[in-house]
Amino acid sequence: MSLAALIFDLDGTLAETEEAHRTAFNAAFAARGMAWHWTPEVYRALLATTGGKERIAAHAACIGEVLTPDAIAALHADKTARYGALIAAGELPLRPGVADLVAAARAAGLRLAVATTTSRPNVEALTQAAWGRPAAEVFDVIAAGDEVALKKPAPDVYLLALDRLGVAPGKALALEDSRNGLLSARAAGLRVLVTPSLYTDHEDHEGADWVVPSLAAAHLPEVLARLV
Ligand code: XBP
Ligand code: MG
Repeated sequence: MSLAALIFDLDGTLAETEEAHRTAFNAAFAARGMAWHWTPEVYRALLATTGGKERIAAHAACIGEVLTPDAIAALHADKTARYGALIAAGELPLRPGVADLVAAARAAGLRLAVATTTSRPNVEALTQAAWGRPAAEVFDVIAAGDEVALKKPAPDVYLLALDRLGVAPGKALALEDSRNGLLSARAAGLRVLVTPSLYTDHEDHEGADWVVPSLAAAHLPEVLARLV
């Protein structure tokens, strides 16, 4: 196989973003006087539902509360603004090896994409904070959850990334941290390397082509040598 592209998940793969998401959700709940507060344990279970709006709806259904779609959208927009401010504050580093891998892949002529459940503003927030550049200058293609009908584990966001890259699934590698992401990428026909994250280290990674503890260089030569 000659490898033409790397497609990165964002949350949990490029950076350990979920604590910032959780903090932003809780701040948005508190600002509205809601009695909701998602602890790490509760949030770990809630992550089975991908997408912030979907997660809010799932939690409301679970506790028997009714929120209109407009109320969910407003709550989530507030959460996204709060999340962006947290990321802009610059306290969230990329995971080990990410910056080096992106630079090495670029130097090797590979195309680079993001396929994420989160929305485009959150991709911009991360690339500005971590690389000091807009997302379009770091990645050739961004495919975001707010652009597809079905979020992970459906293949939609990976299929959108492949379409925008103009690359066949057999010539790209997905980098993921979660079961839902792994299922999404595999359903799109991609090979998948999983780097479990703080919130996904308990998950089943069966079906991954590789599972490595991080993207730090020591773990990658064997993988990439078989692909490039
Ligand atoms: C991550 C997610 C996202 C974030 C919140 O999934 O499920 O929903 O938790 O993002 P993955 P939004 O890493 O598999 O893409 O609130 O912006 O939806
Ligand atoms: Mg993820």
